[in-house]
Amino acid sequence: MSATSSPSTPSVILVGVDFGLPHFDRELEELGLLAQTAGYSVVERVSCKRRAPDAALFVGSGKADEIKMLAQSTGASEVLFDQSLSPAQQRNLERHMGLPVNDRTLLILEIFAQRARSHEGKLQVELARLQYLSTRLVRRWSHLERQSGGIGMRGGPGETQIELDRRMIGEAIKRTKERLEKVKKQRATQRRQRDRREAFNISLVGYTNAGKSSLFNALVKAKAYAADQLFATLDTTTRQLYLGEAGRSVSLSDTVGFIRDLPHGLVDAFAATLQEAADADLLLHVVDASNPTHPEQMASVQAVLAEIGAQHVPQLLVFNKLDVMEPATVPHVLRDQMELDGQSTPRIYVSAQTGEGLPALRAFLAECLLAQAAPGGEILPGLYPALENPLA
Ligand SMILES: Nc1nc2c(ncn2[C@@H]2O[C@H](COP(=O)(O)OP(=O)(O)OP(=O)(O)O)[C@@H](O)[C@H]2O)c(=O)[nH]1
Ligand SMILES: [Mg+2]
Repeated sequence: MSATSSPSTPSVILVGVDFGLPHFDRELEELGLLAQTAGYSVVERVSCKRRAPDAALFVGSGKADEIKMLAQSTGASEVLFDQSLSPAQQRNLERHMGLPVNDRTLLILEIFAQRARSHEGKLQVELARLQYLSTRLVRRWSHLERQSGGIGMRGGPGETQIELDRRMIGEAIKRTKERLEKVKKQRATQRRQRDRREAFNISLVGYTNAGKSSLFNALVKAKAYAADQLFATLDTTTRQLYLGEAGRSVSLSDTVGFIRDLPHGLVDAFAATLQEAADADLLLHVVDASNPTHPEQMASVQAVLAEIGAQHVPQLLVFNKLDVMEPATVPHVLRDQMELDGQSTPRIYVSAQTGEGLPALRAFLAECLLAQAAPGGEILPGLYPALENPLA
């Protein structure tokens, strides 16, 4: 199955290597969605089974030849690997195929770069890209070495150039960090001002595409950008949400989505944005209950939460997309508890799209608010009565 694409959209071949881990197909599907989000048109998907990656080419040389021929017959202009390639593997593959070869990490960085809107977001992505680039310098170096003897180079060509590159990137990293530090300070001041107002802060967190922005919009009747693409949201948006049952407002924040193996540079770079989640009084962990890989997605989210120091913030699991769940998996009770990292965690089923379950969600949030206001109150109320699903 090959498709033609317009000359403006670069066409790519996706490559996934099946090392025998579960959900391989789903992961390749996610790579396809990432590629589309980044503006590529996918002309072919190639998968192969291996016990371990080939040190030089990641796939075997036969497979590399096959991909090369496929690229020629489909006119693909780039090859994208689902797994992280070492700088040497990337370079070897590019030489072997005569095409740019990239991996999932770079794709995610590219999407973040396209999406970043705020000053802070742009700085964060820039920092992550520079850090990624600094690990790939080997490749640029060998490329520059081939052109050695170039103009105005001091001393030995290759060595000097890599030193120059390193220094320039090092300086750029330092400058970007300083600028970010300034923005972070401003944000901390804003947060302190918010704290003084004694607001109750709730953050929506979850795997990318789970429906956080849709839920945010449905709850506060706002118009945050929600779309069927990965990382539609990069900047945190905060709105007041009035809870009639509690007679007061809370502040609700929509945040950047998480993904499996989020590039490390990005976790670091987005630490300031994600800090919002670590400082929240309550996290609404939004899960796409219609996605069969949601348990793995939840585990990825838990891992990132731990990394940013938000593992102790009380959570409410919001199982979203109730309207498109497989009929056999539609629950009989819409409110229950589930074990999450050894903790019994309250869970509620909703559909941000149809609005089902939202009144119960608001009521739950009001309960949390009242419970917290009570003397010595815990934020999460204890066991609450199960809610039967009239449709199941
Ligand atoms: N059927 C159905 N689709 C939903 C529901 N909630 C969200 N969606 C769809 O899921 C897709 C992703 O929704 P978003 O709200 O953008 O998801 P997000 O978690 O904010 O995603 P990122 O910002 O990209 O991390 C969109 O196409 C939504 O229309 C739901 O309850 N039911
Ligand atoms: Mg969003």
